[in-house]
Amino acid sequence: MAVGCVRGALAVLLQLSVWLPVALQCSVSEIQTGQVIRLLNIMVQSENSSSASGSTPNPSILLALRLASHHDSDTERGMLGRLQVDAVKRVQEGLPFSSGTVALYCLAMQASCADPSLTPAPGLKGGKKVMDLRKLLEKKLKEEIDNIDSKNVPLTNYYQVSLDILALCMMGKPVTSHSVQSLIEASDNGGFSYGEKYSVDTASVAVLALTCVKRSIKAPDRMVLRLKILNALKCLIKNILQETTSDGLIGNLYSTGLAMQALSVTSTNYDCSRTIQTLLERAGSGSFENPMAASQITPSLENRNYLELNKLDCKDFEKTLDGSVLPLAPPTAPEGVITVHYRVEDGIHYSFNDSIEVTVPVGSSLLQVMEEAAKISPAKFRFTVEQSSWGPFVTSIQVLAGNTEERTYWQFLTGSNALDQGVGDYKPYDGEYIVAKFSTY
Ligand code: B12
Repeated sequence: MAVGCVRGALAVLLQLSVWLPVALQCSVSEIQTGQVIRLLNIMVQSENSSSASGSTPNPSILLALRLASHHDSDTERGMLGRLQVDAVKRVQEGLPFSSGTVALYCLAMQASCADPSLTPAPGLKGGKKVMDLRKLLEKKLKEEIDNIDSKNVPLTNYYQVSLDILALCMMGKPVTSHSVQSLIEASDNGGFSYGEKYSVDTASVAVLALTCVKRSIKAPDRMVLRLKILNALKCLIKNILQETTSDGLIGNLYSTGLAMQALSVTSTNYDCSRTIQTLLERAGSGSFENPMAASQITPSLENRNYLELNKLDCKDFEKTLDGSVLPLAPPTAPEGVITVHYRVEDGIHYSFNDSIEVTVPVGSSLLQVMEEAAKISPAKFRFTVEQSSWGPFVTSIQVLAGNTEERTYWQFLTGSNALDQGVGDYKPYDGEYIVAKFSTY
């Protein structure tokens, strides 16, 4: 597990002189852009169908589309409008709106040249015509920090706290030193780990947030904070690089995109040709068909990052995304069946441990395996899911439900290794042993 490495400000100053600025230049080549366009198409198609079915837009996708070099302006404009309407609706109707979600909405709006503090709100009480999402985000971040102060953990998680600081900073809002320091302390005290696993995703968004804050500090009275940030950034980059694998991934396949963004905004000497090669191979074999996964990888494939969203062109989109380029391959009908060994286990209070063998058609997702098991033996294998931006998140099995306050959840493993995909995307192979284990994080 990555460890903290806080040192004195003087040590940072000395280190800085040897920390040479080596720009990270890496993106796909001209002939590889077809693969990026294919991923952009996955996102555009998912947004167009979610718009047709009236479901909420995904801000992470709009952010990725706006940062891309090819555009579908109609989809982007439509998404911005739907995000604005949805934000206002959530506030007015008191619907769930986590701090990180508000932050992503603000980032996506900004990337679309819309000011989040002037979000059109026609039906607002008191004759007001706009809603201030920036103020809302400040309030949400304060709630996160208050929770850290009183309970030592954020209301949501440090990934979202990082997104909050990033979004406020990108809107030019000075973030309080206390918020920044809370993030720095967590980065050094194991706050970025889930169980034994260091979250490269969280560290990467924290790097983007802290880099933004560092760049915004001008006043001499915040120099101490600036030095603390520099020190934290060095530690975070070291931790991120420690998670590099032999095939060039950083953390796992799905944290690599954010990690590349983090490395690209700091002066890190890192050769990413192997990383790009592996990402393109895995994209080609269908690992980024989930639009949320596509949205977190495409900016890095074109060497773009979230700190650039204020520089985007608001009027002219140079190249239009041509839907006919590399159309999505029609799914081939799989043949035959596979057998999967499935076990559900209460790994906290050891109240149950039940196994079953399930036979499903080749190409079935883990979700289908679970549904089949629940059909055969509902008492042991029934479960509930909640839809999220990544797809179905398993909330309970039997009567045992994960709980944010107690930091419990259903973890999925193959053998003893945690899956890097959710139940909706993961496709088990014949004879695989899948375990759902009630765990803490
Ligand atoms: C925090 C976190 C968790 C927490 C969430 C609870 C909490 N207290 O916040 C916990 C530890 C429970 C968790 C669990 C899992 N996670 Co997780 N998680 C994250 C992380 C770091 C941040 C999510 C977030 O807050 N986003 C910001 C908010 C604004 O967006 P949101 O959509 O509202 O966030 C919610 C959902 O993302 C949901 N969620 C979190 N993880 C997952 C995973 C899946 C598959 C789904 C459907 C939903 C989901 O919880 C979030 C908070 O409510 C992301 C990193 C990333 N790059 O996105 C990984 C990430 C999304 N998780 C991932 C995975 C694989 C899982 C697990 C499947 C791991 C496992 N082997 O069991 C499980 C889910 C199992 C299940 N029960 O269905 C992958 C998904 C990759 C993919 N292609 O699907 C990511 C990208 C990390 C990675 N690089 O591998 N996770």
